[in-house]
Amino acid sequence: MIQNLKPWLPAALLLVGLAPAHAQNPFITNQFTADPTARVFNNRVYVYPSHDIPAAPGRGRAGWFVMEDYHVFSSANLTDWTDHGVIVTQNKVPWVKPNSYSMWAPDCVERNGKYYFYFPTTPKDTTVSKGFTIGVAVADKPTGPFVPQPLPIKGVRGIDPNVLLDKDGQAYLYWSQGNIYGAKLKSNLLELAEEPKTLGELPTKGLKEGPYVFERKGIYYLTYPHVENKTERLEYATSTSPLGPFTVKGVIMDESPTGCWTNHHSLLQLNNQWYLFYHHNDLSPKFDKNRSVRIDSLSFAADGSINKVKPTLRGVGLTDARQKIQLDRYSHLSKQGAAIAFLDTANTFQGWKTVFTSGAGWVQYNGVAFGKQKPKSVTLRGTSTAGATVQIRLDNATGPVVAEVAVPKGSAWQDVKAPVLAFKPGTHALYVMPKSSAAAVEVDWVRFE
Ligand code: FUB
Repeated sequence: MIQNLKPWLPAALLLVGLAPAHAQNPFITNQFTADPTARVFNNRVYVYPSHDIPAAPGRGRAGWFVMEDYHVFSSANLTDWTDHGVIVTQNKVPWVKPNSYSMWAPDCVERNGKYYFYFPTTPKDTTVSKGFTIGVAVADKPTGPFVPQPLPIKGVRGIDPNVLLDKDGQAYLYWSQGNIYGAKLKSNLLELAEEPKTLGELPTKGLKEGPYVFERKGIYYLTYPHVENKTERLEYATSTSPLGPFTVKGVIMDESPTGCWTNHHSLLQLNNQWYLFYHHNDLSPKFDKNRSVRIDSLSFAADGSINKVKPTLRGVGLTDARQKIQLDRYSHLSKQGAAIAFLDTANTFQGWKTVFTSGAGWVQYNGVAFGKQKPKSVTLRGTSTAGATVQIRLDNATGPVVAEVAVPKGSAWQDVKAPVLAFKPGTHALYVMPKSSAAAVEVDWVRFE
């Protein structure tokens, strides 16, 4: 199990290209990722995102999306993610315009033990398509190696491929190019079986892209980002058949409160729970074309409508009490006396810290799995110029005090250990605050041993 990693294993995994990630939101923090398509293959969740990289001289266009390749990530528990490395890269696909850096939002499906990875990009032959078109690469495993088809799919012009494998075995390809299009695929999943149809009952004003279609209880849901106002929000329409006619139903997620212009998503059911995978620019707040993938829970109302999803930092899944608990991915944060900041603004991949400016500050982090056995101690990584004691309670502000950690005066980060005082087995929230009203202290993480 990924949760029981040996201490030496992360370094060994890195050497062979499998980097482990522990995450809430965003759940991939070793690189920029966007447009996440999540699929379950053999009881494991695989996420196929786009891979944003910063522009550099000779590498893409400054101020725009720069995307050279794709990684795939997988998880057994939606908390611990493994990066399986690059699966497809622009200059190893024979028909792609070299150095076009336009490997946009992909999808992947499985049929008869073969994995079909669909990706949009720019062809070198402009008679194939003047702009984007869509290609397929095929593998025997969800992590590849993927072998690209020699040519893109004939008759498709556009971006953001999505494939629905319907209950009767028929496959459909959806994509966008101003409008959203759909067509049956041949049984080889590599060619269109018919002329594309424009899915025309959607909003006519404002960009639509990124279709993701799924079926639930006989209803086909066409979900898509749409610019109703200034930036994209996630919306959906429903139908009783895969190619419509669709009826617009509502909003799945509102526009980004901080102005990230794009959003792009997929939905997944796992163990009777639905999840929304989407993106935001958490690791690049000043440039919204370097994005990061997130997950939140999603639910349906009794009539089949989708309840709107509120984005969270805490995300989904439990956090093992014996791993580093990143309080800055909080469930609740006090309005005064506490704030979240990057550990290093010059290298945001280092993550965040919780900054308590006074005893009025507190942070609550839900879903910490302690198990049955009482931990002996807790380690808190903190720093405090004047020195401060941090109190950790279980469940809420009046819950039992688990530990009091005295962070000594100083300017450096210190890992400070304290004994565990009280304990309740099972899964609990942590409620963390400075003990005295004047205390100022910063916390990177806490971990029980
Ligand atoms: O990632 C590049 C493009 O941004 C995607 O293809 C769109 O859906 C939008 O997310």
